[in-house]
Amino acid sequence: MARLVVVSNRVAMPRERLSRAGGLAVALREALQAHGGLWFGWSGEVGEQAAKAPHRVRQGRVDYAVLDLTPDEHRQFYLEFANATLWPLCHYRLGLINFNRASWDGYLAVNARFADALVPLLGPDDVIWIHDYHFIPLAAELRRRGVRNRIGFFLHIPFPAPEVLAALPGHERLVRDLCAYDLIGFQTTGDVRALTEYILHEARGSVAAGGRISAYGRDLRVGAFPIGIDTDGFERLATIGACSPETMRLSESLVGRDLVIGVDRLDYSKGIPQRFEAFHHLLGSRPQHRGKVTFMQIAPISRGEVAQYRKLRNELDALTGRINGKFAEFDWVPVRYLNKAFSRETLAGFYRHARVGFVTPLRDGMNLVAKEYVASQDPADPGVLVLSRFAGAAREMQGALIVNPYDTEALAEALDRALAMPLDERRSRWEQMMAVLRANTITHWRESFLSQLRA
Ligand code: GDG
Repeated sequence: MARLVVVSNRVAMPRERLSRAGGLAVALREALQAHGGLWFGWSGEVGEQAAKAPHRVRQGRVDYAVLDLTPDEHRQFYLEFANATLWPLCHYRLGLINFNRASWDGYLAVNARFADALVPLLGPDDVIWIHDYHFIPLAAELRRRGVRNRIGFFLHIPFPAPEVLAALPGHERLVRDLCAYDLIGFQTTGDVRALTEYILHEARGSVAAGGRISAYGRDLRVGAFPIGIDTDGFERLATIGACSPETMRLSESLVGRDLVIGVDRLDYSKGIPQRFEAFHHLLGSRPQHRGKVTFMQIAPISRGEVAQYRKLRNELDALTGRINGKFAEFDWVPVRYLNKAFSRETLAGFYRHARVGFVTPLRDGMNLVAKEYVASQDPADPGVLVLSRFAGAAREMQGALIVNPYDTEALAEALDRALAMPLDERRSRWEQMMAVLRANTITHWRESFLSQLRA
């Protein structure tokens, strides 16, 4: 079978522990090992002397090739265009978009430079799989350099509706470049619809059955490939994690109180302030929960150099203080807010211990935390998932209590209902979601994308 080339912004190098990197990195590495492959991307390093040729390492049948970014590239490509323009745009936050021509040029230039570095590493039969919003124009840059291989793209975040996308100066170029791929994978059918509407109404292209697109002189396909998790692996991890010293200590510290858990990178797309407000409202409007429930939010700092993320941190610091100041007792603190990361095993143990998984993004491509929470539950006594309708995961996790994260009262009501839900109902909802997670694992996701790309 043809060699696989994976391109992603961050590369999980062989020395990196995959227990930190997570399920996606494991799944991609497995695919590379199976038939031999190359993983190409940014090294994560920034340096004045960023070399033109990538640093290369080989382990087993897998080559790793990574490039550093210069400080200007890091700012324009990564901090500004990818994370302060495309990220808010794709999460429908037009008010947070910070567009400037220099960062757009920087984004295109990094894609061109990465294409220059990748071309000499490619063989004629390689199948190339490019990931995420950092590298939308990469296939077009490769095509400009004569690459005729099959190239697929998977977008991990939402693809915005045409009216939203049109707010981006340069949207025409971005979509034209997107059409240089042979297969585009999105998380949901809603994302697929957003692109096909753009193709029909903005690009004057055509769309046929099976996601066949003709536009800008190219024929390609688009489809929904909802990403999954390593369901069995997470179940096992949770069984082990449940007996870990950390989970034991967590359990002791709760002295029999119910736990509501939230776990997110500290990001404004995740609806964390809305979640805090809802918990505040629950305690205010339903006093029977005071002293009986603890809400623990794990939120490791992410993209701390981007201004909007610093603002969010300040907001959450203030909210935590306000809720705890108002409701805490000498022997109970309602909100535990932790800006630190835990091992996946500890996390799985914590999920299993929590009566409610509280996942309320304002927009999310998929949201793996929702799926991990479900896979971690004790089949005999599962907890309840409260899930935003705006997470891609809501389309599959129909056994969750589906909520509108902007509706504080509805969130509090869902928490109230989840905390009181009888065992029979919890079990039947959980079984329904587990059946989905067992059918659509991360391996299934990867193989269905790759088999369509190769077809
Ligand atoms: C993007 C899209 C899409 C979190 N805290 C810790 C920790 N995590 C892990 C979780 C989960 C992952 O990080 C977060 O994944 P999400 O899917 O929730 O969100 P994004 O990071 O925004 O991911 C998203 C995803 O790509 C995949 O396509 O679902 O929509 O935005 O796995 O467990 N892991 C550890 N310690 C922590 O404290 N070890």
